[in-house]
Amino acid sequence: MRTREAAGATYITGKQDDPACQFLSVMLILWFCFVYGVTANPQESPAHLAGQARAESEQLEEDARNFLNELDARGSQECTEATMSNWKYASDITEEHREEKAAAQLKYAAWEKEAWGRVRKWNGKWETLSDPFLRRQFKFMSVLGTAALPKQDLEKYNNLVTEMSTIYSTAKVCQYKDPKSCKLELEPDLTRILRTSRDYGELEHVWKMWRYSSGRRIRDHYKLFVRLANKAAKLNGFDNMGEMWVYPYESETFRADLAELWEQLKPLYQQLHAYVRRKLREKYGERRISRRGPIPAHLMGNMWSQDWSEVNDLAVPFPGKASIDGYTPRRMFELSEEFFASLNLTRMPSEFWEHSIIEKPQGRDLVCHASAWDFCNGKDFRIKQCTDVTMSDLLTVHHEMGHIEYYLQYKHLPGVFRSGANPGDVPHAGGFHEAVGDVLALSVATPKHLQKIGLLQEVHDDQEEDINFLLKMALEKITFLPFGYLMDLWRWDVFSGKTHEDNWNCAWWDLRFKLQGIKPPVQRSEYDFDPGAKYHIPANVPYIRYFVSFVVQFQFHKALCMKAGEYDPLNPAKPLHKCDIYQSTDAGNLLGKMLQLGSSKEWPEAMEALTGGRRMDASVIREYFKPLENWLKKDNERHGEFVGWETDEVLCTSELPREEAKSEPSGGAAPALGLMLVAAVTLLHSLSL
Ligand code: KAW
Ligand code: ZN
Repeated sequence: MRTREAAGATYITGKQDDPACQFLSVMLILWFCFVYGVTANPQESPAHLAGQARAESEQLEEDARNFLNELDARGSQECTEATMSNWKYASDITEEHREEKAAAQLKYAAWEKEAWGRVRKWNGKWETLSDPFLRRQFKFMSVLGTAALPKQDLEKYNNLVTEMSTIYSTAKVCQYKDPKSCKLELEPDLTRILRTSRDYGELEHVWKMWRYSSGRRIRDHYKLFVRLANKAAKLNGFDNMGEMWVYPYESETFRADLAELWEQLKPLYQQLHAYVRRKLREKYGERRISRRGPIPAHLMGNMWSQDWSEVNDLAVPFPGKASIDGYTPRRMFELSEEFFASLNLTRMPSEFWEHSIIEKPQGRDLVCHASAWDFCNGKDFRIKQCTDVTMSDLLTVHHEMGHIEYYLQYKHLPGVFRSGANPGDVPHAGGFHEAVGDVLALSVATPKHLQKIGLLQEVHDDQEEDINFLLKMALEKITFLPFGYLMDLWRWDVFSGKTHEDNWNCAWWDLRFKLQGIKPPVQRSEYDFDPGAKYHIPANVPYIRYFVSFVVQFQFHKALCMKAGEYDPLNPAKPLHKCDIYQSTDAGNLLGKMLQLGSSKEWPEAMEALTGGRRMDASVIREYFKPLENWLKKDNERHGEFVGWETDEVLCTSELPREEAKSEPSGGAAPALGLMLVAAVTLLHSLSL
């Protein structure tokens, strides 16, 4: 800069003597030169300067692109390695695999830290890049995550999560009628008992013992975990881990929007709740299920009362039912793949069929909770699921296949964008990711489709069958909403400290009562840790994504149905709940277009590409279930049902519980490895924290 100024002044001073006049002349000439683009030195012309600036910014853009490409190539390799070790442990829980995974996690974190350090050198420059695709990559890579922890803390943090998830995955329970036989596992044993048993005592036993063997053993770990998680969040500039979790949704109003969605959905949930409570009262008697009270949590056919579709047999308004006898897990996966292919979406690669685990292997412990894996190399994608041949697992199969289809559609993108559109930059995140398979399953579940694939013999297409179908769907979708919402309401308050650790379990039951209208079958205390009896708490998987998914999947379904010509809001013969998009390549192409964006755009943009709107909108679910809601209102009125719930029972106490609650209840079996890990970690942390 200085050289240029001097050159200009030298040229001008040769012409004038009086300094004032000289100054004025200089200004005049400068102005003249500026206007007419004439300077003493052609190198100084504005056109030239602009050209130079353009060349510099193009160079910067080019450098940035090369830098990111190089980082991405290395990142993908590191990611493949870390994922492989993670897979080994999750599919075969042994001490050797645990050590290998722990080392791989540290190695990967070291890489993340290195990459983050290199990205930081671009601060002040990347913001000026003109390509939003590049800027967004830098933005995502500027948040380091838990790798920000000092090595020792990070190691502790990783080990805690692994151990909590292992306690959960290896927990066993004794039989109700044979307390010496203690081999019952969550999948398939306890899940089956909850689904099929109608014995109040047996259900209570299984409900209590599962929490005894899993959640209660996790409580102390969770205390240490929360401290370290918050420390990591603070190192990233957030107040606490809850704040860090919602940041990727890129919305200031995210939590307020969720609260509003729930308010919109509550009236429908309350009608359903009142109806099911009557049906359960008829089955189990008024002594156990009161007219105005919350429903005991162990009677809904599901360990967490989050999905009530397994009590459809008790609740069905007009009896008759589909089952998938004769199917195998492999056939269920092929059925799902066929649906994707019928939409012109991508089939599973051969590696998928080679390496996926779709049936529970015998003779070893593994993490049975279903998951879909991307090995970051564009080729290796797998599902791990202990599939049971049930209608409910058929939905899970579609759900998991939806994750894989998303992976396949965005595999061309750089690693930072290879996650769902909502939210963006957290690996394994996203309400949209959780919605893809469920959207297809909405079509598969229609009676017409079930008949097409031989799962329903007769379809009558009358009003009674319609109500039966919608009730079954509501038992799966509507009952989930308050649970999907409260899991992270609870965690956000735990992370922020609003809920103190002396009150963790009772705060959990406050939410369970308030939102779901349920109560524990026996009084709970602060010796228990019931949130820890749900996979996503010990495994540290955020949950609000499922609430988001259950809302947006209906918006996606509606958009795809309109594209397929299978839904017309003005035609009562084509209601939304009867739509089946099977074989619509138009619908599939539209869905594919959104999936291909990954998280390269903010989620409202991805949503707009599919639905035309930019907001989460609960009115579509209300529309889908409208005929049922009308029917439920009338039915509840006809039976004089109280809609809502109240109680004066104490569901949970923070006071020291009765002796019985403290001591080990009969029938709980601690897995050897789990117990050893608990003991080791507790000792370790009491020494070091
Ligand atoms: C649900 C969802 C769909 C349909 C019926 C349902 N019922 C209940 C749920 C919610 C939830 C649950 O079981 O409570 N569903 C799941 O947990 C399915 C498992 C998952 O596919 O969501 C899995 C969970 C997971 C996350 C991280 C590590 C291990 C397991 N998520 C994924 O595999 C995944 C894959 C790609 C991107 C994001 C997540
Ligand atoms: Zn999922």
